Order: sequence, then C-alpha cells, then structure tokens
Amino acid sequence: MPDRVFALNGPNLNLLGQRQPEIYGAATLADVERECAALCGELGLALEFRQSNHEGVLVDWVQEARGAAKAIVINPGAFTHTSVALLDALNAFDGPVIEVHISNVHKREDFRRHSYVSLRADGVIAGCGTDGYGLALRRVANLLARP
Ligand code: DHK
Repeated sequence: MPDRVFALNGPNLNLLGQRQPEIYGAATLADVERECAALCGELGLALEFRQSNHEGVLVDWVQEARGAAKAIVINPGAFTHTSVALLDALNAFDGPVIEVHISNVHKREDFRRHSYVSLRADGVIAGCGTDGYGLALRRVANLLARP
C-alpha cells in the first residue's frame, strides 16, 4: 500500500491561473494537481489533493489526515498569516508537514512574512512558483523513506 499524502490548498487557490498571474503564474490548480499526481506515481505515494476557501473545512481535513495520511503538504493561502486553528490542527498531526507558498512571501507585504503554520511545518518552500508542490512532495518521499 503506497503512503498517502494530503495536499491541501487554502482560499483563492481555486483561482490559480486567473488571479494575479504576475505573482502566482499561469498554471491552474487542475494543472498543479495533474503534475502532483504524476510525480506521486513516480515516488510511490498516493495523493489526495484538495482546495477549500473555508478555514473550518481545512481544519477538518487536517484532522482527517490523522487517520488517513502519512504526511501533509499545505498551501494555506491567506490562512497562513491568520489561523491559529489551522496551527492547532497541524500540531495534532504526527507526520511530516511541508508548507508551500507559490510566491516569495518575504518579498511582498510585511504581513505575509509571518506564518502561524511555520511554527509546525518541518519544511517551508516559497517563491518557487507551482514547482514548490513537486519539491514538497519529493521532500515528503525522502522523509517517509528515512525519517
Ligand atoms: C497564497 C496566497 O493566497 C496568499 O494569501 C499568501 C500564498 C501567499 C502563495 O504564495 O501561494 O500570502
């Protein structure tokens, strides 16, 4: 049985490819999911890829991952900078957590430089565009192979 990884996406990421392409690029979230699924096939991982605009739904999915996934890759969108609830949920998850930001949040507004999720994340990838998801999955595969 391949190890299952949850890839969770927060608010407005459903608009990827349409929203501020100069910052977030031209790929759609469906494109990202397709690339992640292909990579997971190569890495021997089973992918569960989801997006929600709602904080509580993301919290529910992180809780669901406790019994259903070995690792979490998460782009929490704007909840990165605001959500203690998401941090608390991630703190109740035992496996590797990799935080992804498509843009370089350190090159933007000051409020984007603080992340609640980073207090839990084992790794953070920012500013690598949508390639960041693949980098995160490769890191997860390495961590699961040799913790
Ligand atoms: C995505 C968002 O929607 C923003 O709210 C974050 C992140 C950055 C990203 O770069 O993927 O600040």
